[in-house]
Amino acid sequence: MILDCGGTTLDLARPRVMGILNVTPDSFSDGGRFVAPDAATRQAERMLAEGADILDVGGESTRPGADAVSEAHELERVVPVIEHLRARFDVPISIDTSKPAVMRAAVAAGAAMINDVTALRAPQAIATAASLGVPLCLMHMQGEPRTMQRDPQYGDIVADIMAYLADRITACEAAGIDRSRILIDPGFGFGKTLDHNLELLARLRAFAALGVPVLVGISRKSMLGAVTGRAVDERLAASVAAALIAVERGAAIVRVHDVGPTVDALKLWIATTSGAAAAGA
Ligand code: 8Y7
Repeated sequence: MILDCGGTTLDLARPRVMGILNVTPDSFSDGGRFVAPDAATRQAERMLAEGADILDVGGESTRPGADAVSEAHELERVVPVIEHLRARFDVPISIDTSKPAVMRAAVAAGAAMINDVTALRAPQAIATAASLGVPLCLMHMQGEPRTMQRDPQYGDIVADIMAYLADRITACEAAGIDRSRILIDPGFGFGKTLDHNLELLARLRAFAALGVPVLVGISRKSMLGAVTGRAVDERLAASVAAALIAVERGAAIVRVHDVGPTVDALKLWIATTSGAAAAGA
C-alpha cells in the first residue's frame, strides 16, 4: 500500500512512525512547551533525526475532559508552525483537526494529510477533505472529549468500531474520496475503558479486514499507566511495547511522542520479519 502525500509517497510495506507535535498549551504530556514556531522546529528536527516518517501537528487538545478550542485560536496556533516546518523540512505534515476551516488553511500552508479524531463528522468536513485531495485518517471516538470517559458502552467492541469505521469509509467514498487515500484508527482512549482498550489491542488484527491501512496511537496513554502504575512521563518502555504489539498485529503507522526508541524497536521487528531471518536462513 502506497500513501500519496502530495509529492512525497510513503510505502506502507514497512511500518511508519508519526511523530506527535502538539502546539496546544494544555496538551497533557507536553505541557505546551512547543507552541512557538522555533520550539516546534527544534522538536521537529529531533523527531526527524530520530527517523520520523510523518509529523502530526495539532492545535486542539483532545485529551479526556479538554475544552473545545475556537477556530481562530486553532488557526493561529497551527498555521505558522506548518509554514515554518514546510520551509525547513521535507517530511509530510499531518494536521490533527476536526474543523474544515483548519483543514483548508493547514493544507494551504503545506500539510499533506488530515488526522481527524471525529472521522469527518463536522458539517462540511467530508466535502472539504474531498476537495483538498490529501490522505485522511478516520478515527473512532464514542461521545465527545469532554464526557467520553463517563461509562462508555459497547456490544462487541471490535465489531462495533469496525461497523462505525466502515460507515465513515462509505460516507467518504460517496463524496468522491478514493479508498486509497483513507486510513482508519480504532481510537485508543477515546470513549473506552481500560478493558475496552486492552481488548482492542489484543484483537487489532481484525481491522485489516476493512482493507485500508490502520493507524494506532497509544503513546503515553492512561491505559499504559493503568497497566504499569507509571506516571505519564514514565511510560516510555510501555509506549514502545504498545507500538510494537500494534505493528505485530497489523498497524501500518504508529503515532508516538518518543520517535527514536520506537524506530529502534521497529528496526528489530523489521529485521526479524523480512528477508533471510523470516525465511529461516
Ligand atoms: C490519537 C490521535 C490523539 C490517536 C489518532 C493523545 C490526535 C491524545 N490520540 N489521532 N490524536 N489516533 N489518529 O494522547 O490515538 O495523543 S490526542
